[in-house]
Amino acid sequence: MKRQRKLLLSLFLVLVIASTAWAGFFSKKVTVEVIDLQGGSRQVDLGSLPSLSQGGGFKKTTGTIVGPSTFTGPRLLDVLSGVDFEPEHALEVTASDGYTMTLSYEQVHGNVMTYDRDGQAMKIGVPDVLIALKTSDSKLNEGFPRIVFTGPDAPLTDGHFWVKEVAKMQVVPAVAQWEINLEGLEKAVMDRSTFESTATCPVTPHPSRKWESEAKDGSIEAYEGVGLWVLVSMVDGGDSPEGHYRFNRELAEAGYKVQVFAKDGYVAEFSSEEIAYNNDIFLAYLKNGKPLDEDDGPVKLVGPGLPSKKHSVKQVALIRLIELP
Ligand SMILES: Nc1nc2c(c(=O)[nH]1)N[C@H]1C(S)=C(S)[C@@H](COP(=O)(O)O)O[C@H]1N2
Ligand SMILES: [Mo]
Repeated sequence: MKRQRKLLLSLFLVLVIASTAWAGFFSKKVTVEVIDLQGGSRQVDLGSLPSLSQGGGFKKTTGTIVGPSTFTGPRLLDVLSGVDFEPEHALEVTASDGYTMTLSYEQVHGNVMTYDRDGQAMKIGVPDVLIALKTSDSKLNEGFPRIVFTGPDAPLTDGHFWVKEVAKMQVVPAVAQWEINLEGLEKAVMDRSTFESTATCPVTPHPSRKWESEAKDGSIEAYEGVGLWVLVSMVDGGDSPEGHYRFNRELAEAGYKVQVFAKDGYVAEFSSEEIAYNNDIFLAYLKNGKPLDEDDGPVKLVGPGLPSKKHSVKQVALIRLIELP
């Protein structure tokens, strides 16, 4: 009798353990850390929120269009419910590979540019921003949880907003949007989101640059940004179909000059030889981890490779290639 009971009990225990393991295996909990402006942190279980299935696709910097496909997951706004998120805030989304994209309050609400199937800009705004947990498209079946922009008509939006493997979302003070005009063999515009994407992308041939310098008062200023040559590469005719931001080495060897203009018209000049692949002359968008203040920013030319202090252009507004061969 006693033995039978023992046997039953152990059988029961085995069953309980097996079934929880089974359930655990099939419902891997996907959580994201959400941090409020004061630094308070919480883990949000994405599977516990109501979920939506909708279409969306994206356009890469190269122009390649991916999708649209159907994605399933909770609304980003539902993930943020319970934390204070107001128009004077932005949301810094960080992936497990270090990629970072700061979405403005408006962008979190779906106000991003949409494109038609030929990649031409159409209108601003999509119905829903989700943190997708899965897709029906086997080709896109990686990188979840992923920020996706969707709607009933399956809109196309910029790929740099589609952060993969979201690990952390932090409420930060609002970031000002800005643009730098680029003129060379072609014309282009660098905006804040594209710059951040370029600076934090872990797999590109244009590594971001970090540099510490000592301020007049002895304090350390850590600047972060992207080499001047990377922005030059957007208008030097060197882009290849398979990759963006390809620097045109031949053109640089033939020789031209690069002018970096401030908002007020102040200008510094460089030779193509000086800037070619040179990460020691770079455009900084962060100082000590925060956007530059208004006197310097949004972007300032810095680095140990600058020929003089006079070449450190603040409030960069325009980069122009002249005396092209
Ligand atoms: N975690 C992470 N997410 C990311 C990126 C990245 O490098 N890391 N690149 C972004 C950019 S610039 C684009 S165009 C798309 C590319 O998506 P794909 O890798 O699925 O083609 O993902 C975006 N999300
Ligand atoms: Mo991209």
